[in-house]
Amino acid sequence: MPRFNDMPRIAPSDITPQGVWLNRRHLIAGAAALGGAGLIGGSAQAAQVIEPLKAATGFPAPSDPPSDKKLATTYNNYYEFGTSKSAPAMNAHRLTVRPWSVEISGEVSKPRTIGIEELLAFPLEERIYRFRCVEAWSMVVPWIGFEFNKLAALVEPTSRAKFVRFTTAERPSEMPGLGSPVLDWPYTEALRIDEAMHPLTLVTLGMYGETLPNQNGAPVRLVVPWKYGYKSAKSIVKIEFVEKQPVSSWTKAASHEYGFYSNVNPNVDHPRWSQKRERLLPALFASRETEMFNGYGAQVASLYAGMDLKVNH
Ligand SMILES: Nc1nc2c(c(=O)[nH]1)N[C@H]1C(S)=C(S)[C@@H](COP(=O)(O)O)O[C@H]1N2
Ligand SMILES: [Mo]
Repeated sequence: MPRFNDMPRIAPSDITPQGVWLNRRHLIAGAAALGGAGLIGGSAQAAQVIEPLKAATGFPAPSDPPSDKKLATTYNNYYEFGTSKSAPAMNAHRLTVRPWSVEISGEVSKPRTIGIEELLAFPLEERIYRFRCVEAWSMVVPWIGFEFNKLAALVEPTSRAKFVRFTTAERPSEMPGLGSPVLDWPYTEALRIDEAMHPLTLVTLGMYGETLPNQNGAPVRLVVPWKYGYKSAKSIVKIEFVEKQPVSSWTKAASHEYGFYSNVNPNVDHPRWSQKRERLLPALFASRETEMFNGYGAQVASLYAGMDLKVNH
């Protein structure tokens, strides 16, 4: 079984420090070339290289450099593959990521099912985001994707669409963690519509210049950088625009610990983890001060004007 170490890599010098646009034609060509040889060792899909095209702007670059790729692809939370940090990297090769499609339905004028090839054909962009887990660790990750609002534009949400609910894959034969009742499967998450439509909210298809490794949520996940990591659902199969605020898997499991908003907030502690500081991995100690909205306050604070963020945690 190939480990990620054996997959094609890009040199750190090839990682552009700021956001970059990516050449979608290159990616499609790469996907076609890998079509025959893409299945190595069972269901694992070989990583496809995605090449940068042009710089994108309009969001803050983290002050720390991108985290080591090996760390970001071996220290994961993906409970469908086990609850330890190392389990997803060991087990997620079992996930079949082709064919893949995402059903988009609910309060939209043009419901549709969209295939992974169509998602990969959007103009892709590299976004280097600070990623903060509620367990008080963080990383800096060069994600690749496109803004969720571009996907929403395809289906035309109606005026009744107030929230967006994301449902992720539930494959008992491929996901050993589903046997454990730690969460109510399938894993679901949700955002308020204005949060989902915010330009920072990324439909994510790759990281470190390549398609997503399975343990990081292949073939398509969300990344919402001002919220705790669990709002960023992995391996999405359904997106519903809905009128009522959904209850996510984590809120269902422990509502006092995992509120609907889950904005990174150093002033509101989780019952088990202080949120004042964080371990910027691989650091062992929480020496970094956590920033309000994970450092994206200038972009997103207005979404919460007038709200009590202790009550709406
Ligand atoms: N389907 C699914 N999505 C998920 C999770 C999960 O267990 N299942 N874990 C969440 C949590 S708690 C975090 S911190 C991030 C971790 O993403 P990473 O492994 O790419 O860092 O994924 C989130 N998305
Ligand atoms: Mo998390």
